[in-house]
Amino acid sequence: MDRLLTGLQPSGSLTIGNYSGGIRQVIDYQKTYETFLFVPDMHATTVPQDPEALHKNIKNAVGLYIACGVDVNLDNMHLYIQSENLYHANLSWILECMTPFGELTRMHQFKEKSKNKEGFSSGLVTYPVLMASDILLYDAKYVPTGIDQKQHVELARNLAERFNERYKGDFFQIPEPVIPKIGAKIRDLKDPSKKMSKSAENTKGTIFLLDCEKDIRKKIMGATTDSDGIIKFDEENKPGLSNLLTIYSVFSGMSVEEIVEKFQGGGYGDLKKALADLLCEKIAVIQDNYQKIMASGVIDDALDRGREYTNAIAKEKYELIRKTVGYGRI
Ligand code: ATP
Ligand code: LTN
Repeated sequence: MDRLLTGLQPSGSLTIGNYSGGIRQVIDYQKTYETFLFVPDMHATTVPQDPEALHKNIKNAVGLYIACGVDVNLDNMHLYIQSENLYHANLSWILECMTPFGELTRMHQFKEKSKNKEGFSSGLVTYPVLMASDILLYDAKYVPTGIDQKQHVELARNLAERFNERYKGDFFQIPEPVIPKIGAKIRDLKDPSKKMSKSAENTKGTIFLLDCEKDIRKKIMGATTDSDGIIKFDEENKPGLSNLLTIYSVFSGMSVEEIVEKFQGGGYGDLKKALADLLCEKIAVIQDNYQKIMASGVIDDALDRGREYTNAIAKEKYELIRKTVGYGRI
């Protein structure tokens, strides 16, 4: 079985954007590939985090993965926490020493996250290399993510190729980004020029998977659209409305064309109301599963198994790479 790997930062509570770009794809592919799904908690500390909130977000994230449909009973599903495996950071150091600094400061996400910020951490610059080591340690072939992470997966590809060439061997599998055709970038409901983000300062444009029904309705009904009143998918000229159609598609399984057809002739209010109903219904099921999962021992059992399994793989790969670059004794 080929390997698929992805992670979602526990830098806040998960959003419908995270569902669309990350979790949904894992669920679609979990029976086809050996799946490595982890919580990149070390990535979250590129910006300061409250330790208690971080612990809580880690557990909540795993609870939500399972509540959304990640099947921990599959033998080929491995759920784990990045910081419970010391090899990620060790491999990252080796790869950092092969990455020109300029390659990292040119990354879109770095530019975005460091804009107008003084004293950002060095980790914010080097974190895509840690992400590359997350991927390369396990020889993952497929990396499902939203569009914002495509450039980081490309860095992982480049680093794998660079290492294989420099040390003359097939040390690392070359990974490929897997980006969904629809829903790769869910936009902020209030400011559709931005992507919906779990750590946005204004939460009015973000729907969290743990939001209550009242908040979900309020956020959808208050979403920014345009004033021409025509239901049409046009991301450039009608980004707000196109975003609502996209979210509808992600949660209903219908194509955007079918949705445009369904709401043709009606006002934006009808579409918003139907979308709010749909989201409330789907998210209620997730929240119901979540309550049951959080009250059970399922999460710790899965994480313990995942830690054992993935540490063994990572150790073997790291030892090979360590010797290959000349560290330690012969
Ligand atoms: P942060 O605000 O802390 O940067 P985030 O909400 O942007 O977090 P990440 O943890 O960086 O989310 O991303 C986890 C996964 O969810 C990644 O695969 C990412 O591409 C995907 N993702 C994040 N936001 C969106 C979005 N708005 N639309 C589609 N996919 C998304
Ligand atoms: N950097 C990603 C989360 C992440 C990830 C990964 C995704 C860390 N390591 C490996 C895929 C593969 C983010 O910030 N969204």
